[in-house]
Amino acid sequence: MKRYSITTLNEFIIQRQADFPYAKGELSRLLYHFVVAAKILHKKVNKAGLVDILGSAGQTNVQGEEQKKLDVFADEVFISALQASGEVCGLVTEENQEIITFDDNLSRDGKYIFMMDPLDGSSNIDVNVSIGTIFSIFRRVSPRGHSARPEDFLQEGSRMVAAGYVVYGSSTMLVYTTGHGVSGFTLDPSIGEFCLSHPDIKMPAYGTIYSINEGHYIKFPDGVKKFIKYCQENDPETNRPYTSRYIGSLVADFHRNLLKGGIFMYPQTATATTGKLRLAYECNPIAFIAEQAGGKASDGTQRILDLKPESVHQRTPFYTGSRAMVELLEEMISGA
Ligand code: P6P
Repeated sequence: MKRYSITTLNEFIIQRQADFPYAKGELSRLLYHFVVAAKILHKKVNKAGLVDILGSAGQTNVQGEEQKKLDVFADEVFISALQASGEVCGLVTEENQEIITFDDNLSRDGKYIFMMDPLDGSSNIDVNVSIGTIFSIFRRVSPRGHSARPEDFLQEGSRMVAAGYVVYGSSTMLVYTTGHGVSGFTLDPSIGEFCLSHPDIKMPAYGTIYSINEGHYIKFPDGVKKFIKYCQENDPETNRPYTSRYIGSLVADFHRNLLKGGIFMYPQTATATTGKLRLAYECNPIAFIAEQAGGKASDGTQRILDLKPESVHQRTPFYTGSRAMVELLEEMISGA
């Protein structure tokens, strides 16, 4: 009889506990609570067109961006779930200007801090395009038993203990790393479980997809313009011209390039001199996953994970994807 072998996320975490000989299951418990919130959000996202959850919440977030009701719902669900875990002493989310500290006794003793974009790509909600949740997890540097401190949230990305994203697309997937490779899980709504569907994801060293919002072309740095032209030139030996694919939802654009190979670019421009994407809860987590899958992530000159944050909502130019493509872009930027 054919054995029906499904590895659920919970089973996978238990199997991988051995990767953390000194951990007492705190990270596993934190991930468990995060995933419960992701499943709740999955249900709302999938029904967004049916219930009065679309449209503006009539508020704007710290970025001055109009908040969609689903944004606000997602933010609240994750905050509640992370406090319930008792493993997180505080968090930063895109939707809140200030650091959120959990001051109940259990959370004040929490070992971790969390940084997240609860619902990235929210401008796509109303047009039924894939959106995502992005998160990064660090050990706190402030003493346990007390409130989280600002310095807990200003660590270089290289100190992350885990990072991941949920992409709410044709299916809902969780992709995450704890520094031991990248694993992908697809939600089976019929059993309410994330099941291992993409073990040990490796990003192709080279790809033929480039992703950038070419509407800003005239404002791009010269090196980026040079790279775009390179992608568009005809050269059968290097499969050029490449394919341009841009969804306008970071998680969806990155996920496609992670599986197929390619490069995602969000440069700085003359008007947005530090780019648009946020270091803490968009670029760092995606960079950790990219590197763990054999890819690369840079701000054009420096490794993203080496950047020392000065503020929790700071932005950075962001280039990530197949290693050889990012390195070619960096050469063009340095030589421009
Ligand atoms: P633009 C979505 O708002 C987001 O933060 C990312 O998900 C996405 O990659 C980027 O902004 C798209 O920005 O300027 O191309 O619309």
